[in-house]
Amino acid sequence: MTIRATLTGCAVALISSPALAQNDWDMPTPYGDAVFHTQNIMTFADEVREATDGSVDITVHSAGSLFAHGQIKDSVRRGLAPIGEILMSQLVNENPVFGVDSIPFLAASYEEAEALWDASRDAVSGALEEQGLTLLFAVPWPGQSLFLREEVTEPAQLEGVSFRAYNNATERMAQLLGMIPTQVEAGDIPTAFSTGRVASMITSPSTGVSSQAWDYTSHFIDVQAWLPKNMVFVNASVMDALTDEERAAVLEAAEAAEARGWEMSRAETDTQIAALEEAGMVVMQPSDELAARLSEIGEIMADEWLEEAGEAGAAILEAYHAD
Ligand code: PCA
Repeated sequence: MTIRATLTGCAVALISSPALAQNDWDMPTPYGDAVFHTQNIMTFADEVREATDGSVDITVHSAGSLFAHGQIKDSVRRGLAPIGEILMSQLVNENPVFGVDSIPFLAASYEEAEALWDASRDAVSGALEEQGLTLLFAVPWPGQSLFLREEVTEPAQLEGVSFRAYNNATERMAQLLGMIPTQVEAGDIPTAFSTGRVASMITSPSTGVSSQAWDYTSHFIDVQAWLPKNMVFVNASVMDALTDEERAAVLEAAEAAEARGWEMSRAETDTQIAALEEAGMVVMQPSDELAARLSEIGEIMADEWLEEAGEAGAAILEAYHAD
C-alpha cells in the first residue's frame, strides 16, 4: 500500500467514527491550585477524562493564567476557550440575577444558600443560555467574614478604612459602612495589602488562608454574611458537538462536582477558621452594634437588588422564602 493510500484510509476512519474525535478543552479558572474550587474542578476534569476514555480531555489553567478573571466569560462565549469558571456575581451588571447570592444575610448558612440556589438556578442558567453558554455546576465559598487590623466593635471604627472589594456587592457594602473600597482580584490580595492600597476585606476563611491574611491583618470577625458561588459553564455549541455519550458523561461529572464542591465548602468553614487562628489571628464574633449595622445594610442591599431585578427577582425571593 502506498503512503497516500494509508493516509486516506486513516482520514476515512476518522471521519466515519465520531467517537474518535478528540476534544482537548483548555479551561481558564480564576483562583489558585490550593483553593478547594480549583481542586474540585481538577477532579471533575479527571472524571470526565475517565468517563469518555480521554475523548474529552480538560486541561485546567488556574489563577487567571490563560485569561484574566474578567475575560473568562467572554472568552468562552466567543469560543476562545470551550469551558471556564468565574465568580457568579461578577456578571451582576449584565443581569441582577447573577448577584442574588451576594446580598448580606439573605442566605447565610449552607441550608439557606442551597434553598436560594434551588430558587435561582433556572434564572441563572437561562441568563447564560441567552449568551450561548450552558451552566454545568455552581459551588459556594464559605461564609464571608471580616479581616481587620484592629478589634472593631463600633461600626464607626470602620469609617474611612480602605477595603478590598471583589464585586459590586462588596463595594456597595463598604460604601454603606463609610469605608473606601478598591476592587482587587484574589491573587493580588497580598500585594494590595503590602503596598497599602487596602487595609481590610470581607472574604471566606478559605481565601484568608490562601492569601495568608495573618501577614497583614490581625482580627477575623466571624460574620458569615453570605455564600457567593463560583460557576462553571461551557460554550453551548461545543457541548452540542459532543456525542450523546460524551455529553452525558460531562453532565454526570458536573452533577457530582456540584455535590462534592458543596461538601468541600462546608468542611472548609471550620478547618480554615481554625487555620487562621493557628496562624495567630484573633477570631471573634461581631459585637451587637456591628451585627445590627451589618444586618441593616443587608436589608438596604436586598431592597436595592429587588428594585434592579424587578419581577424576575421577586419570583426568586418568593420561591426561596416558600422553600
Ligand atoms: N473568595 C473570593 C470570592 C469570595 C471568596 O470567598 C475572593 O475573595 O475573591
